[in-house]
Amino acid sequence: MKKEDYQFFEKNGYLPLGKILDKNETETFIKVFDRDREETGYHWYDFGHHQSINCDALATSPEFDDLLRHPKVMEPISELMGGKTCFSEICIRHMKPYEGELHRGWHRDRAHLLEHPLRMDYIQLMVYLADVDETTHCFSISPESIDQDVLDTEAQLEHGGIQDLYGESGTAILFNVSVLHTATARKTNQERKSVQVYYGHQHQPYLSEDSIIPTRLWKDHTDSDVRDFYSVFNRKTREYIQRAGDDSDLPLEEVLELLVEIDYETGKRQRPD
Ligand SMILES: O=C(O)CCC(=O)C(=O)O
Ligand SMILES: [Fe+2]
Repeated sequence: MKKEDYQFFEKNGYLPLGKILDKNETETFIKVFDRDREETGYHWYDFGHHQSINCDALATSPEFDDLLRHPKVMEPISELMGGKTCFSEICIRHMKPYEGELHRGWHRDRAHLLEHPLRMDYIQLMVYLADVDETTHCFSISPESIDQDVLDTEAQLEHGGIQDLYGESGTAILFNVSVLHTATARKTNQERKSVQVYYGHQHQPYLSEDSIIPTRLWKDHTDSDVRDFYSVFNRKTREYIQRAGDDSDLPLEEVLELLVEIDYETGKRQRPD
């Protein structure tokens, strides 16, 4: 990674990677995304102001492993995080056309890890699988330097302003999830498709209960570095292993049924009454 890119991240808490996917890769992942919604749409659920999401995308669409460990992504992530990194969460997200007023819900996903050189506990990869510009929904961030105090929402927006991030399909952004950010929903007839992946430090606690780590990645993968990358389990993955045992012959529908049941128990989903 270029020195200027690292310095940009120090100053701003994020880094646009540009278009990381070539034409073929972009088309492939759009197809995978669309197939996921078509075939396992029943596993998606509504989230936030105007999104629907599937956080078990490694189970429903194994191809996303290739996207989240894409060399153009892993190289800068390793440098920015330092040390050994791990998979934490994947959510593939869909935003429909929208008639309402512009909407933002500023937040920080987690607290800063102050002993880290970039104050970063978890990093997120955002990959757009639709063209995103000032007329569509987008991801927005309020740039924050590692030298400045951590401010409350109002003070941070006043100090750092708002950066709306645009790019054609296949564009990626990395950001420290502790930096103030939001989805921006705009009045638009365009949909937004995105793949959002969190990575953590192997020695830190797991991030969330959102995503399953499939057996073929943490256990059966032939590369021990990949098995290590997928070795930080959340409760969801532990419960799944306990309940499913050897799942090599388990049909996907049964895997998903089990995951939904665990989501009810961890409070990730509301059990229908
Ligand atoms: O969907 C977006 O643009 C932002 C979502 C978000 O806040 C997040 O993934 O942490
Ligand atoms: Fe967030």
